[in-house]
Amino acid sequence: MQIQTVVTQPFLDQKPGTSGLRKKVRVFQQAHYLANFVQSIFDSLDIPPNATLTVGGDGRYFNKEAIQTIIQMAAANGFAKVLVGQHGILSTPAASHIIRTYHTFGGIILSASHNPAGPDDDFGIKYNTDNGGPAPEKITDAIFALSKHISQYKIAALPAIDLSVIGTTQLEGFTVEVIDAVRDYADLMQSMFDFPAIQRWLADGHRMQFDAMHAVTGPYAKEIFVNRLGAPAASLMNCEVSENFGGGHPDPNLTYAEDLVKIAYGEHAPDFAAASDGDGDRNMILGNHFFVTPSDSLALIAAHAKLIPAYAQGLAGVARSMPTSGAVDRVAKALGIECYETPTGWKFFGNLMDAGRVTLCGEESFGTGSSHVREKDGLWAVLCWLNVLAASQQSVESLVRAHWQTYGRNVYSRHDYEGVPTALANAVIAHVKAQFATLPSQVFGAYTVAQVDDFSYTDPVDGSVSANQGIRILFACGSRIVIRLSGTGTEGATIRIYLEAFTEDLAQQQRDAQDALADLILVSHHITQLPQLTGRQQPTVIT
Ligand code: G16
Repeated sequence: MQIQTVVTQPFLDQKPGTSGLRKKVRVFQQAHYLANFVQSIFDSLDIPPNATLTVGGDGRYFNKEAIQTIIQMAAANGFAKVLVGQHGILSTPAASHIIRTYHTFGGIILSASHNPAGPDDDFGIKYNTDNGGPAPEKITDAIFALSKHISQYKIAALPAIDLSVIGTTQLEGFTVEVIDAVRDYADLMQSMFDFPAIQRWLADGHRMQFDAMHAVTGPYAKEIFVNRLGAPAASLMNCEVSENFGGGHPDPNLTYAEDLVKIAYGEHAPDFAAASDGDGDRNMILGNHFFVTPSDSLALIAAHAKLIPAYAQGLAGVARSMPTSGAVDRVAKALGIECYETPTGWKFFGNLMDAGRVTLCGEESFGTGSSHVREKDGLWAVLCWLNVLAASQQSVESLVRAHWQTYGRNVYSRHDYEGVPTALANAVIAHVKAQFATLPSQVFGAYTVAQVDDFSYTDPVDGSVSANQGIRILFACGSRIVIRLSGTGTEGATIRIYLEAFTEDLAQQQRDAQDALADLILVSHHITQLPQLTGRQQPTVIT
């Protein structure tokens, strides 16, 4: 095999964010940009003999070209084999499952998740380790350090692989196997959930609607919901994967999954509706005229886990990211199991799952998952809900209202201000930090500040410390405001304000979240001075 060593110059902006390196496609298309990052990944690893690499992406624009480069570089850097999803497509949870099932030496996942795709939009790349989970910070820090000093990369002169045909290609001691992207994952789901109960629930006349948002879960949804569970084909929408996700923004929330929301809130609404994102790891859950916040969804799945065959024996523990509401903490307390609070980023759950300390994890950012893989998993969450609906014979709304009655309600909302100039966003953060000493014991209407800090996490498994993970303003009544900058955007900065108020009062529980949080929202504006400092009067997205 002919291996070329290409001389290159470092790019200084290859710092992985919350979930890998995400940039505009045009940035990735610069000569050597992708290759530099891939070489930095490989140089951060000690690749053993005969190692296999899993490769796949969400099918977005530039996916196919990037995969050919990665295959050629894997061959040049000592991998013996690459497993790649057909058409270069693997959902993020399916890639995690493939890495774990076939014991590959990790994998490279190509996705910018829910961000739009196309020549002028976003692309992303991340490395997952052999446990199937996103590389922890010590590896992403090493990749960034290497990327700042890279001077050459290695690439093999191989012909382009036909990714459309399932099968194996041998190339001078190096093998590329194109695999069925869907089958293994669908088998895993079937082994975890009560498929016969869900089939009966559907056959009884209950209706579901699933929106793949023109992204990666389309083929998985057809196999699982239609072929294996017997849902009518019309219960699926936007299930053809397109390179630009149909020109949309595949973020399953009330703003961007507008078509589905109209159906769930329309006449003849289905009993259950759900959407997933670009790479299939996020989910949104809706009932008939009812939205379930991701934080409540996690809590409710934990509370009803015993109805699901895979969790019939109970949960080892649960974890949530810091900005996620404390609803699951209350369930954990009732179940007598541990609840861990981690920084934002799925990578922080990996150690807890590997150590057997937690079974379920979740984040407010529409991510829920369990130790069956090491990524959050959109379709898994949908199946959890279908299983609970079928086993309980209750509606989505009645399940959630009964949950609030039992545990109280953590009224919750996140306000995002997208595309804020970085200097202005930093000014907001600096303004709040400057008040750390003076805020405690200040009174804002019904809210008295009890504590203010910048969240720091010490991993209980390996002792690593992750500091500066978001500002917390904790009030004496248990309410809180969290402020942080997103680590996944590609343009300017996104300021996230997370608002949470707890109530056991049944009348209060019925209120719309924005109404119930109105005073807290005003307090957040007062403390952050966000409208004055950024000129933004309204959030871009409310979830
Ligand atoms: C990624 C991470 C999640 C995180 C989310 C939002 O999700 O995997 O753990 O919660 O980003 O992060 P941020 O608030 O920093 O934008 P995804 O679905 O984009 O891969």
